[in-house]
Amino acid sequence: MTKRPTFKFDKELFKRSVEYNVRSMYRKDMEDATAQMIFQASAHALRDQIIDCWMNTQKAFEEQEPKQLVYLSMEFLMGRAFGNDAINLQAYQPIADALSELGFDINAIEDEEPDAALGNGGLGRLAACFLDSLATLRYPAYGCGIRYHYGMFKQKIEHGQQVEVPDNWLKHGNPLEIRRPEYTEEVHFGGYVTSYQVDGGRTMFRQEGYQCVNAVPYDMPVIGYGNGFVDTLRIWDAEPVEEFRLDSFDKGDYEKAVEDTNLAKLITEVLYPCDDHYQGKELRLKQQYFFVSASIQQAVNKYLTGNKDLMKLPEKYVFQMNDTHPTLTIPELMRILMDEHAMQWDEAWHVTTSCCAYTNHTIMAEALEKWPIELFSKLLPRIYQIVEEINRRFLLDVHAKYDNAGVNVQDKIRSMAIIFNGQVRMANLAIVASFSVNGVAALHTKILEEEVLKDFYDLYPQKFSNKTNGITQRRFLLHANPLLAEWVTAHVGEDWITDLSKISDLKLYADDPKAQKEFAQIRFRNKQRLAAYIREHNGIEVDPHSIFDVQVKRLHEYKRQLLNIMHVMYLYNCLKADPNFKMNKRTFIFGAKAAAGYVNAKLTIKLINSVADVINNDDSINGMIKVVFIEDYRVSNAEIIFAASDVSEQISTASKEASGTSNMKLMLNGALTIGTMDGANVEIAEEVGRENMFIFGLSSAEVLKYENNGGYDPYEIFNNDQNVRQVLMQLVNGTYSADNPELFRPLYDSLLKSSPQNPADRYFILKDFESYAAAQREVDKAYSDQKKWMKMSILNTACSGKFSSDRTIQEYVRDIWHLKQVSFPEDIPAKKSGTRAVPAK
Ligand code: 26W
Repeated sequence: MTKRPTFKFDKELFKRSVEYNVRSMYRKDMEDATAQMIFQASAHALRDQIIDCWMNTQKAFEEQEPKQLVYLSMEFLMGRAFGNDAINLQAYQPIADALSELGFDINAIEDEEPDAALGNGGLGRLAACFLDSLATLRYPAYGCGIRYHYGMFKQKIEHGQQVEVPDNWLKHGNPLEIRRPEYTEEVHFGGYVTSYQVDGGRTMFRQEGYQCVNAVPYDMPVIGYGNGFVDTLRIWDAEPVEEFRLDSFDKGDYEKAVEDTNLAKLITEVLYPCDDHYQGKELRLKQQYFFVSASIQQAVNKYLTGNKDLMKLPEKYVFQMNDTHPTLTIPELMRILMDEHAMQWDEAWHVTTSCCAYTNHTIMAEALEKWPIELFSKLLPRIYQIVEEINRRFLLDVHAKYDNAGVNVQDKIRSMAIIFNGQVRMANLAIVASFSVNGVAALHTKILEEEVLKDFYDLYPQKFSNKTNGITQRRFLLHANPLLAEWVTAHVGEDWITDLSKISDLKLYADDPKAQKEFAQIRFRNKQRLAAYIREHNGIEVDPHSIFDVQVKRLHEYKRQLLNIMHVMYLYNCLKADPNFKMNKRTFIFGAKAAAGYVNAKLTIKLINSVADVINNDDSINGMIKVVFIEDYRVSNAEIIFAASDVSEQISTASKEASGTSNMKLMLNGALTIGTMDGANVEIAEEVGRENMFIFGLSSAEVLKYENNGGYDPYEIFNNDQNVRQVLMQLVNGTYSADNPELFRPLYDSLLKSSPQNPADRYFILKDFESYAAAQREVDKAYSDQKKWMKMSILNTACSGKFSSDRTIQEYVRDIWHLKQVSFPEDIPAKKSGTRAVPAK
């Protein structure tokens, strides 16, 4: 049996190999090497040191043949690897020492690494946190995704406006990946389907005349915390099947070769930067089929090297689909089982529906993926046939159940059919063919069950469950906030690192003056760190004594950055109108990328920057308010921001934010939440108590009720609330856009005018404004009492235990995946892992 892979960092060896790598990779001496070269050399040196652990872990999989999770996701927002790997190897300090002995500062070296930004936002970062937890808990897992050559665009702010710049993250190469050409799979697009007869008269199908692309995997290690266990993130790159041959004389061949080469170049070129908004782009469907087909073919092939009976595939594999993006897993697995392994429909269906599970991340109707039949069937003719057959059989079941049952069957079909109105509805396919459907926070799951997916829930109640999201405390406290991490360890011991429930012992110190003082000092130093970042990147001086009020997330109307900035405009009006207006100094910090084509979102960024320009330069308010828009918000600068935040803005229209995860990261770092009762905020309130946060606004039930009645009339507010009216008028009278007073008209219109597609103020910004302003007054009041604030802040950190992704993963394992922790002979049973198992249901 494989020995437990232990990792022992060898500092001297590391130093020698950095020096050696600099010479061999760049033909330079240390004195002449750039910081980027040192980073590359160090990352290679680190990779070399973990190779044994990685190989040993994989060998244990081969020997023990445990059931494996394949986590299929179009997005993995990994961020930087080097510092995080060092943390999880428990070698951060020795590596820092080694680099320092070589004359380098580890922070500067870490800054040389580009973020692996293979994701848009919450959904992609969740996948990354899950991998961290899976490896830490020693579960056998593969993350499967796409090796985009260009990740999430880099955001530049020019004249207050967002400009998208390509993210060439592979420019210097990726030292932490390994290309695995020996595991290449072929993926087929287009062509047509033919049938043929086999012995016994059975009709079989195959795709012909297709275009062909090679899927070549690149592996990145996912290192567990302090356990020498290494899982794998496998991202697929597209390459032409045959190198394009110039000597091809056959015109047909030549053209096909050109086409195949072009297709391969395109597929993995770029991540679609759309978030929560579906567009029927053919290339995106190609990306989806590409990585799903490669991943599933691989899983089946690997299974068949050790097993014969494909009926037992579900004992060895579970495929978790991260939203509907990988839903083609279902028809692809059916195709492989039937067309390549001659299984009958019923058997293939049984296997497929026992392997596949689906997570829903949004109730926003515009995010639901629907593909036009034309496009779908042309690109994936055989897959389309299979989907049609799944739909036909499903509708028979619906009829069987509801005909003669006093139910309007046509209503049921309208809501549940997989193919409807000329479109393939991916969520419906995912639900029908999965054994598990889960939401990502309690409220979100309830809305799915009772509203959005009600008909499906009536049909298959046993499939549905909730798995509240979580985040990894290793990256978002241990790495992001070393000062606080050390303080927490000093007070409750270090077990919190692998068992975040332990952090609740901090409650004992919430009232302790000494603890409060130390806590306050740490928070202050982190705020100084962020102030320095802002000085360097924005050229704005902010006061670390001011309240750092933070909203960092994708820019979307439902997340209501507009509500936040309109409240800032209101406060500024108060200061201007009344020289005696009392408030604590506040710095409003925003970070957000907008989808490139999302007009109102981009305009909101412009508004934030315009408001910042006016307010930050108005000496008459004595710097009481500062507004900062942090350019290019991403995982690496998020870590600096979370550690320094006093107030966490979680102000989505109730019912719209499925969970949110920045709410958890900020809470863990001691920020107090101002928020609606939406997503995981509801559970944050349960954990920390409503008295330790600031809750405002309509409830999700109220929002849904208004929506069902066609909205509300914002003029009720416009006509009666002076403050709101003043702010609204300032959107269109040039206060923040002297050159072009009409600039912000679309935002004004979105709040007051209804259109056939959208009711006025669809996201209830005016409706919630007064309640939000009142909650903000409470924030201000609470901050005036620093003792009380620090107590609340400590309690927020202390009560964040539930929101570890370790807990989330344990729940998925218990209820959906049924994986076993990989064990090694030397494991001491009592200390199998530091992590508390979730109690049995
Ligand atoms: C088809 C275009 C598209 C692209 C991305 C549609 C939808 C998405 C994602 C669902 C967007 C996303 O990241 N959703 C977020 O997922 C997080 C993790 O579960 C939640 O915490 C957030 O509330 C949810 O918005």
